[in-house]
Amino acid sequence: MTTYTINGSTLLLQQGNIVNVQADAIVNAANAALAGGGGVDGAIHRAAGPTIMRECRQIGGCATGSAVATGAGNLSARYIFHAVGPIYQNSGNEPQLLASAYQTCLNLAEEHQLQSIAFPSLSTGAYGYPLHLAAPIALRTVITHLQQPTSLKQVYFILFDQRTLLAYQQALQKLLGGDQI
Ligand code: AR6
Repeated sequence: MTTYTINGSTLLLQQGNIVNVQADAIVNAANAALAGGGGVDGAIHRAAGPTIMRECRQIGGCATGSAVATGAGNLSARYIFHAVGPIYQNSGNEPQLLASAYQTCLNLAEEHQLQSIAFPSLSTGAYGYPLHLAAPIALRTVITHLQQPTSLKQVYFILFDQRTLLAYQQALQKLLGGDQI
């Protein structure tokens, strides 16, 4: 586990399964149809139960680079934020779309005055975003956000495997070593 404090808020990088994390909001790596799927999406829907799929159907969909909120069903969180990261195709605007998926979740957290939020590594599974490119975008978006006034006291990155945790730890070190956060 790695922790880093910014203006009194804590950023934590931790290996684990996001459905087991205690946080006000848990972020899901969803698709634009909000139709459910494998990876984090499958794990969250299984653990939360059918109510969130009903809410997703009512919402109907979510643009890539954005996110929508539902309740959290059987999970202890208050909300699930269903974020849609880009499918990696090297077409040029993936970095903006990925940053914007994280940023929309952070904005939703402020809207609901949440103190804690847990992110998975959006887009780096089925959507094929290279980890060494996605990790600095994810971290930079969160760190920049925490440098401004915020209700958030804890932001967790819950990284499923060792490889993903290491990529985020390395990216964080690089960002902190450089001057371009
Ligand atoms: N907790 C935390 N991280 C997890 C978990 C978990 N329970 N399960 C997997 N990961 P992915 P994407 C990691 O594929 O790339 C779905 O079918 C995984 O190892 O879940 O944004 C959706 O319905 C990887 O590091 O999300 C979409 O169609 C990371 O989470 C599509 O996949 C993201 O992998 C979204 O693809």
